[in-house]
Amino acid sequence: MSILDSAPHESQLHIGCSGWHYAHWRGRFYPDSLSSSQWLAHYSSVFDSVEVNTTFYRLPRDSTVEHWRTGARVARAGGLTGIMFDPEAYTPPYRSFDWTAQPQTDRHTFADYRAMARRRGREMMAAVVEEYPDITIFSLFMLSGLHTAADGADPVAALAGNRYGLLPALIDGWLDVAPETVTFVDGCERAYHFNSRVEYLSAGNAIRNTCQRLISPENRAKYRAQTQVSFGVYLDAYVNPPDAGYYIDPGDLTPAARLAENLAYALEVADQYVWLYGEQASWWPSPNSTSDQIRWPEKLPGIEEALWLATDPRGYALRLVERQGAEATNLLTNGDFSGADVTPADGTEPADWERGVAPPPWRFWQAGISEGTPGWDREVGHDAPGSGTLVRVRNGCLIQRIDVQPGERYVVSGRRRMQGQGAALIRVRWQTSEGAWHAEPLDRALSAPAADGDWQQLAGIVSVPEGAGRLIVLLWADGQCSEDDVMWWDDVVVFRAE
Ligand SMILES: [Ca+2]
Repeated sequence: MSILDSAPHESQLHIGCSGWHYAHWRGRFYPDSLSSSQWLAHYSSVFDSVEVNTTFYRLPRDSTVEHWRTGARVARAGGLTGIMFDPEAYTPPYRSFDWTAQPQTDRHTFADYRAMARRRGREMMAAVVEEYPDITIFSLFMLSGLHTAADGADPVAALAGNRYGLLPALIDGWLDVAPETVTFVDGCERAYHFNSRVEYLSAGNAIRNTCQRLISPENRAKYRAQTQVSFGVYLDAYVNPPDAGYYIDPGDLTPAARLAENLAYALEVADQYVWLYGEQASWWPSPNSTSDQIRWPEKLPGIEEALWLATDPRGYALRLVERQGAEATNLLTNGDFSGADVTPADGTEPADWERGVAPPPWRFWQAGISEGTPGWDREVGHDAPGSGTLVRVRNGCLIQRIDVQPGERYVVSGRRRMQGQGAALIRVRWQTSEGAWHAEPLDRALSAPAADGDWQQLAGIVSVPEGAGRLIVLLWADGQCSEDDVMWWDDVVVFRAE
């Protein structure tokens, strides 16, 4: 787990176990000297999340309210962000939230049950916020599983026969009493099946917009303000056979590369959290010797790289540049702006393109309002003298393109130095093989924190979308207003990520 142990993930991955009070952990995880009352404190010094099992096998009774109170108290005492709640029913008839499966449907209408569920929701949340007023309630799903009901003409009526039809009323009750300091997370467990950007986008839109029709009008503004979008990713679906219930088709990619793609989409659309679940392998050695000892990196080769790539693409790209950059073939020409082996089209010497001409084969474009100048600086360079320059460019760029195939992945990296005003970034755009702009929502912008006078590295990984035949690299300048605003570019590389 060298990658997960390293710094970039510490703030991004929350790691925990399905409980902390296990006798067989004594002597292994808990020092023998520690009393069991000190275990939670020890646990929370190592992990930052934990599963607390509170029974929810029927509509909550008083004991369930007290379980929630205990969960909130434990979360706060342990320094945890909050509670993870799984609304799924795990005991027969698996219908806790289904009105038609309730015992008193002959005496109480759906509306009656909804009113009761809302009251129970209020009681649960009141107990929770008494213990932990700024808690995060992370539900593996909230309204995300009910998007089809929310789409209809009469959303509430559609809930009457739904397996989770009473859940929105419970959530309504939460919203009735939760102060604005409470954060709700809809974990969108049905994302286990998602395998395209559009599925994540459309589910995110359903949670943020459509699904609010399932709760009372007076709670909708609060729901929008306090509910985050999150997605579940089921690792087993990436190793299962194609006829399994949960199966993600990797297409032209390896399963790990497909996972990296889907994680990137999930992180793009989610507000803060994306959660991983897997049953067929483990991340750490288990103290239970009878359990399967296979680790995820063996079960799904490349999974660590996939997590790294999705959660910190710049860091991952920088590492690849460092590791492969020296041997890899730069697919750009004159990326180091040395000029030595590049002769301009008209046969003149490189000195002629010091100002007013982009160093070949780089080309220059700027917007109509922009009156900037591209050029070549023979003295200044990052690794070796020679760099491309942009001066007084309000909005423009140096451009070069390479031929690519859909599904390929490329590392893109470049160095830039700044003087005066302006903002710099590398944009990566797509064209068809015929040269038409393509898949603009998948344009990428690679940036780095601004720093005057120092060389900085911009880097990222891009995947060629369906239908694209050209990758266009644009070394972009914005907001340069005077002759003193100068940007230097050097050591720009594009190579295949293997
Ligand atoms: Ca150079």
